[in-house]
Amino acid sequence: MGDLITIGRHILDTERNFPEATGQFTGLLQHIALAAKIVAGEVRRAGLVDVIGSAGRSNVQGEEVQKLDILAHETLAKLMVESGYLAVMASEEVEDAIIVPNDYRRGSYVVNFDPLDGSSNIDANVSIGTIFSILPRKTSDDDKPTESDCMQPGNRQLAAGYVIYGSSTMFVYTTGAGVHGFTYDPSIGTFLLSHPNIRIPEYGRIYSVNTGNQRFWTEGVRRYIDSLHDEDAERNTPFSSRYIGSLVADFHRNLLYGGIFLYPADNKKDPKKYKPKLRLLYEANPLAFVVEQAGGKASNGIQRIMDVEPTELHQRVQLIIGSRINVEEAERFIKKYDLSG
Ligand code: P6P
Repeated sequence: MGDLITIGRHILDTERNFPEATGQFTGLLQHIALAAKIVAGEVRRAGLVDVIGSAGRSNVQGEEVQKLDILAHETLAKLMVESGYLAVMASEEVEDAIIVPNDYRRGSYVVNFDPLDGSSNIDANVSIGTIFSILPRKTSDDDKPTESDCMQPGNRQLAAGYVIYGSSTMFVYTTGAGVHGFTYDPSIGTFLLSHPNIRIPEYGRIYSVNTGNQRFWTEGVRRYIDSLHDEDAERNTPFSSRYIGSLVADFHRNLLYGGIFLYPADNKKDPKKYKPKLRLLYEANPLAFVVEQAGGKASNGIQRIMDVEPTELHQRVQLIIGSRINVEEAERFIKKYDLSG
């Protein structure tokens, strides 16, 4: 049997690379891993609600069963506040930034998270996920934390990752020292290192996009996707289309196999305005940190995702993410056809 490396041990080993580390960072990551275990249990049981009836179930806090994404939000938010390592957080489920009440110990970190992305897929037993991003607070420890602490560009992230609740539950994260994947072992109740140093292939033959929206895309995006259907030995096209409609699941598959995921801005709701769907702070930025640490790229077509300056908490962004060569190719189409005016 190989070396059993738990998440806790891996984080502590990583922390040894930061002599000035205070243990807060390690504690915060471990609290996120604990939240993941709790949510994993609820997601696993979700399918049984109709069988045993919601009245027959209560969550870990003994409360009446709730919508899974609300439950995931409340689990994460509660553990983050109680950790004492956090100053403020932003959640996809809540309009405003959540400042840690001053009757709790406030720490030096900020977490932006999507507690349960893709939760509409849970009834179809499709994999869904939690996405998180850890930043240093900008405000000084003596000042009151503010929403501005959450609104920092992705290049300021200290750690990021996701949990995918699928055939097995995996925790994938980076602290800037590579990407590492842990698989949950329910028999011992912990995540064990199963995918050390994940690297995304430089070039992949999978593309993930909702082609149902193609008539609403910009010309550059449309021409790029069309080009993936051509017969071209040099580019190894045609590609295979794989799209689950659950960001974490689509991203995770492409991270391991190689390929490109796109959620293009579209003008279906307003013919005069291209609007993106996915969120910058707690979807695009954390996945961008992970993919770059694995050797890939993440862009909005024009700019590196992690260099986008946030202007609002729930800001949306066009997301093109995956294998480096694939993303660079997509950027060339967009710059050629969408910027030529
Ligand atoms: P569409 C799920 O609702 C989500 O936010 C992401 O997980 C997923 O990638 C995307 O929306 C799917 O959106 O418009 O293709 O159904």
